[in-house]
Amino acid sequence: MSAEPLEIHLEGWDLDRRLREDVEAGLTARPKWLPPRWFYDARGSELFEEITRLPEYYPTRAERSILTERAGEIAELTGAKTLIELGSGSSEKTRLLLDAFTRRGGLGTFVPLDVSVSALRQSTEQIAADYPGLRVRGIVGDFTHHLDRLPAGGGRLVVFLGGTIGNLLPAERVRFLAATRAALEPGDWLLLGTDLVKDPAVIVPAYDDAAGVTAEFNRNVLRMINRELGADFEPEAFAHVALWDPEREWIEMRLRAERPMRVRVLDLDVEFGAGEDLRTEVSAKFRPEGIAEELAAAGFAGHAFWTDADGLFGVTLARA
Ligand code: AVJ
Repeated sequence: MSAEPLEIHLEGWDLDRRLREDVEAGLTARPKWLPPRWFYDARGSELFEEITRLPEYYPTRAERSILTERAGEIAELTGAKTLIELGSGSSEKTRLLLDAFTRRGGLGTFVPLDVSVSALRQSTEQIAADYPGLRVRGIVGDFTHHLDRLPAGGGRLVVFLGGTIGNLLPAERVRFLAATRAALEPGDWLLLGTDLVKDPAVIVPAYDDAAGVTAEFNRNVLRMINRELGADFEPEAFAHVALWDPEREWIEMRLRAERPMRVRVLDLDVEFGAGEDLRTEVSAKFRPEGIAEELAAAGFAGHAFWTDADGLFGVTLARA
């Protein structure tokens, strides 16, 4: 079966307006910031896939080992009819779940939702080709805004993998989990991947790799703004910075102006002082007890918590 046409909830104009709003708000703020969703144009999605294969970037491998071990159990426990994936990207690890559901039977529909049209086109076509009989309904959208567009009906399992929930600030996370719970019916399930707090000597290199792929991924957001908004950032004049915040237990990616600069973007003249940072991403790390508390506060009942053999990453199965 081929994939159904993508349902687009972030259309050209809408996307462009949101980009302008985010760029204007972030570049006039102090400190300056940009939300991480804008990393994922076609090039950024490719660079992220490259990151997942880096020796320093442990989350993907750790989460994959958990899913390899637990996919059968997840399929049995949930018996889901519909699998919804938020921030699906390439859906590469999700195939472990699709394989388990295929062996078990009963899964009818796969609904990946992502901001990246290019990533979604590829993944929906490939999954539809590889899982005959599975209905594949890709949704172009943003998991912080389009949870109300998810298909209705019980028997749903929502998966949010990779630790992407860590991109949300604590208050945004509370809103996101409440909205996810509100979109579900009692008995539906949530499978949540979270990177765990550990020695910063392990975390920092994962966000500042020796080959410089993460640095390119970070600078790519400036290239995207140059292209989409006709701005004149000089990406090479910004250094890639990955900083561990021990109080908030998150890693921040920043772009540091190496000399004073003035950038023309939209109708703004944005001044950077030498050494001034633009924050491009927060990636929070979690403790098992914190995850359980946040899920309970949102109205989920914890069912299982699994880690990989090295205790790097956690996957939680919870019930609405
Ligand atoms: C896709 C959000 C899970 O935070 O680890 C990878 C993105 N940023 N390297 C992460 C990312 C820098 C990634 N997530």
